[in-house]
Amino acid sequence: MLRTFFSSSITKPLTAQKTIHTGVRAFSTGFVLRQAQTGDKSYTHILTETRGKVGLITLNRPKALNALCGDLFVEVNEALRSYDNNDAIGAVVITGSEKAFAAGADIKEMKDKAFIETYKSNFLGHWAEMTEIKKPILAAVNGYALGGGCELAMMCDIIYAGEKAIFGQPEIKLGVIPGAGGTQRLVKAVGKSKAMEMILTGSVNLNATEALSLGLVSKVVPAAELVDETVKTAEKIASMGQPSVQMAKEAVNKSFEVPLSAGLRWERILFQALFGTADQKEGMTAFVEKRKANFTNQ
Ligand code: CO8
Repeated sequence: MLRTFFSSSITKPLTAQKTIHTGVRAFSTGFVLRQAQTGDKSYTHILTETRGKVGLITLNRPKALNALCGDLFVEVNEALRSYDNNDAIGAVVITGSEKAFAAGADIKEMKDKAFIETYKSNFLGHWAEMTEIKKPILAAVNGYALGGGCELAMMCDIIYAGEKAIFGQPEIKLGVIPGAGGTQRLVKAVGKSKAMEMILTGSVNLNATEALSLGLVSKVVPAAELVDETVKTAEKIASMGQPSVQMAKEAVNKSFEVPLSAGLRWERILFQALFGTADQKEGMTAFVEKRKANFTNQ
């Protein structure tokens, strides 16, 4: 933690800052200074940290196992937008704690809501804003990823799991169904039968190994190494030319939306468009000259 603190810019929620202030005054001063220098923002339910070209968002409602209350998702979207608009950032990692990535939408917040209220306010519709982010988002999932937590992970582009990660869609036990993509993205990730089993029983969960074998996640690592390992992959992605990375993300995501012929056409147009970038010239010239490419994101 200390190493991370001094090698990166980091923001803490206001409550955490208070603890640091009373405990270690010098630490607190350095922290506030760094925050002022970087212009990083303080949030209530998340922590944000910059590691090189990677933005790291840590969900931080430990007492509620990172249950995704509406305000938490507003903060996640705000942090994501800020990283998306920051040329110095090339990829983002979202993580939780070792016990819980996120135990779902906040049940206490929604239990008394009436249909007309949820409909008129498009309740939790703002979650989908994160799908507009152009830069790659990687999920580092330790512990519970249940309901909306599993859906949040699936809204990310790559999922790495800690060895004790648990993925599930228990909404049916609450008298509802998944509402942020569980019935759609989970099917595409693990197939119809397993997705139906998970969603209809609410109690068939996937452990990390099962999630890996079914293709829901692409790597399983020891819990303590998960964030570093995910950031390492994010750094690799961030070292590529951003236009090609973002167009690759867009093209892959298109495959979930359109028939194959339209997806292939979309892919070819983006491929051709990249010949208008300096990064394409640099990447191919560097290969011919047998040197490492120096992308400028132009
Ligand atoms: N919402 C609110 N609070 C929660 C949630 C949650 N989803 N999950 C856990 N908490 C709280 C508990 O109430 C408890 O608080 P308190 O100490 O005040 O009682 C605290 O976190 C710790 O939880 P537990 O004592 O239950 O911890 P355990 O280790 O015993 O159990 C579990 C951990 C198994 C994860 C258990 O907490 C659990 O089953 N949680 C609920 C999981 C769930 O049902 N998730 C689905 C929620 S519905 C949903 O996500 C729909 C998404 C729709 C999105 C639509 C967008 C458009």
